[in-house]
Formats: sequence, structure tokens, C-alpha cells
Amino acid sequence: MYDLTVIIPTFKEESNIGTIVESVDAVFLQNGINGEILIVDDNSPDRTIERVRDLQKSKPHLSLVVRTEDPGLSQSVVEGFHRAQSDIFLVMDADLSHPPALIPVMLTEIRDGSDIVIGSRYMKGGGIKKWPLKRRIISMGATFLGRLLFPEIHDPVSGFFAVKKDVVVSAPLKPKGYKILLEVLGKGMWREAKEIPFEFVDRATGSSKLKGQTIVEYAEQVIDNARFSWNHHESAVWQEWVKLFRFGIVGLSGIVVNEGVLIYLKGYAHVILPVASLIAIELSILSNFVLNDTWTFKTEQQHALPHWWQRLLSFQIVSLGGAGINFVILNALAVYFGVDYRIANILGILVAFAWNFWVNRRVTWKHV
Ligand SMILES: Nc1nc2c(ncn2[C@@H]2O[C@H](COP(=O)(O)OP(=O)(O)O)[C@@H](O)[C@H]2O)c(=O)[nH]1
Ligand SMILES: [Mg+2]
Repeated sequence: MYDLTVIIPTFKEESNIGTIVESVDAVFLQNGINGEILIVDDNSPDRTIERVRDLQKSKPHLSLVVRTEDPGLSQSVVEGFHRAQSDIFLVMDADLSHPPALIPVMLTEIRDGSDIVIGSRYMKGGGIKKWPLKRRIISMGATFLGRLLFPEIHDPVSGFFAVKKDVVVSAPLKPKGYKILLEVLGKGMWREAKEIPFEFVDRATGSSKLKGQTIVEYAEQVIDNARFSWNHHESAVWQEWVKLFRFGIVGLSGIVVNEGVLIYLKGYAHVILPVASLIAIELSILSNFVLNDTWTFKTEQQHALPHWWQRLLSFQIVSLGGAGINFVILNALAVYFGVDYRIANILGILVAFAWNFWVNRRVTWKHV
């Protein structure tokens, strides 16, 4: 049994395979990791397999699986999950785009309790080097779609991640296409995911295998995962949609509070309108805060903002931002584009709602 298995899917990587194996091995050695390197190759017609067999002569912990059926990146990774001889898996590309130096960091995070650790390109400290504009646009589109399912995760389609065996071995993964991480997040049994920023460097040699077909397969995969979460309410995707739904209910309750307080203050207590309105708005923000804190995000016990007053302050500021967005959209659409003010207001409210949820989820009630 090894400490972890580094799974490397390969197809026509004769120019990279030697370097990646040696680099991973050096990291194992420097960090005292008793690791396995598992190359899963789709029967490459070049000399990849031969090279691996050569390396195996001096590396007993280097394993090779040569696949001859159902070729594909995700299929290869999933086959790797089943062939690995350890309880922690780390997936990375062969083309040196993913830095082996992060292996010990990711391993430590898993040992410290994360179920999944993602090498993330799209967060502070991460990035992409030397990618053509076209690749960047495709990747951003894929990331956007992935975030509809996992709003908390910056890079749900990274090819560089570590995962506990328990998360994936019995998960009903449908391996197809390129984005195995999305499938693992959507169907694996996990609670804690952690992201670590890294800088993706495009391959120096060999060629990318991304095709137009890959994009279509990815869209199908996103839909399939949405459908899966609909039928599996314990899944991370469903849990997130529940929060969005509750946040919406709380928002509606805020309208009732706002209107009720306004009617009371103006109609019965004869407070002048601007003052009555300000009090009504503020009370609705406060009641929304209490409901979101005790109900919508109740399951998240550990927040990035530990004190309730920090969350209240954050929520208050975000709400004012939302009000500003509502105001600007309503007025801009009505005045400059001649949109009916009632419709313009609904649009403004929807965008403000999206803003409020998105920012509060990332700041006020961010899970740690
Ligand atoms: N086994 C297997 N590996 C593949 C396949 N397609 C790509 N890979 C490997 O997956 C990794 C990422 O592929 P790459 O073409 O670099 O994708 P890109 O970085 O998104 O352009 C590399 O290690 C490839 O060798 C495939 O069909 N089967
Ligand atoms: Mg690559």
C-alpha cells in the first residue's frame, strides 16, 4: 500500500513522459512520500508506452495501464481510480502544465480532512501562462457553466486535483469527455473541498487533444450532473440550490416586512415618508439577515466571518450595493432604453438578488 497514487492519463506524450515521471519522483523523494505513479495510457501509437516500460526497470512504484477500449481522458482517470494501490489519488497531466511541487501540499490538505483538493487556476494567486485567446475563452465558458453547479468552487474543471478514494470508488461516475473533476464533484460523496492556487503553464512539447466534440460532451455532462442532483438531494449541487431557494424566500419575506412597517409607520404612526421608508428598508434588511443567518445558511456552522456582527455588517453593505444595482438598472433601462418602468424594476430586482446571493455566499456566509 502506498501513501498516495499520482494518476497521469497519457496519450502521445513521448516527449514529456520521462520528465514528468522524474519530477514527480523527485518530489516523492524530497518529501519522504511513499507514492505510486500510475500512468494510464490509451494505447499511444508513439513511444510513450515503451518509455514507461524502460523507466519501470528502475522504478518499482511506477505502474502502467494500457487501455485498448473506450479511449478518453475521463475514462482513463476513472480506470486509474480502480487500479490505484492507495487511499488517496492525485490526478495531473503529463505535459508539465501542473506543478509536481504542489503534490505534498495537496496531500497534507487531504490528510488534514479535505475530501477533495483542487489545484485552481481561477483564484487569487493562480493563473494561466501562454494560452491562446481561443483556449482562454473556451475554458472560461466551461468554468462559468461549472460554477452554475458549484458556485463556491473557482475552478470546477481543473485537471489537477487530489481526492480520497472513498469519495470516488463507489460514486456512479459517467466518465466521458475531458472534465472528470466536474463529474467527481457532482457525483462523489464529499463535504469538504479545498482549493490551492497554481499557475497553469501550457505544454512546451506535444499537442493538445482538445476537440470541438469535447465542448459538446462537456455541455451534456453539465446537464447530466444537474439532473443527477435533482434525484440525489444529499449531493453538493442540490444543497447549494436549497440555499439559493431559501435565500429567495427570505428575500420575499423582506418585501412583506418592508411594506408592513411602511404602512404602519406612515399610515398609523404618521411618521413622515422618507423617515418611515428608511426605517422600513432597514428593518427588512435586519429581518433578512436574521433569517439567512439562522435558516438559509444554518448548516454552515463555520463561517469565514466568525462573529454575527461581522456578518451583519457585511450583509448590510452587500444589501446597500444590491439596492444601488436595482436603482441604476431601473433608471438606466427606463430612461435610456425606454423600457416600461415596472419591467425595468423587476429586472433590477433580479440582478440585485443574484448579486446579493453571490457576494454573501462568497463573503458573509462563506464556508471554511
Ligand atoms: N489516456 C488518455 N489521456 C489523454 C487523452 N486525451 C488527453 N490525455 C492526456 O490528458 C492530459 C491533458 O491533455 P491535453 O491534451 O494536454 O489537454 P489540454 O491541456 O487541455 O490542452 C495529458 O496528459 C494528455 O496526454 C485520452 O484520450 N486518453
Ligand atoms: Mg495540456
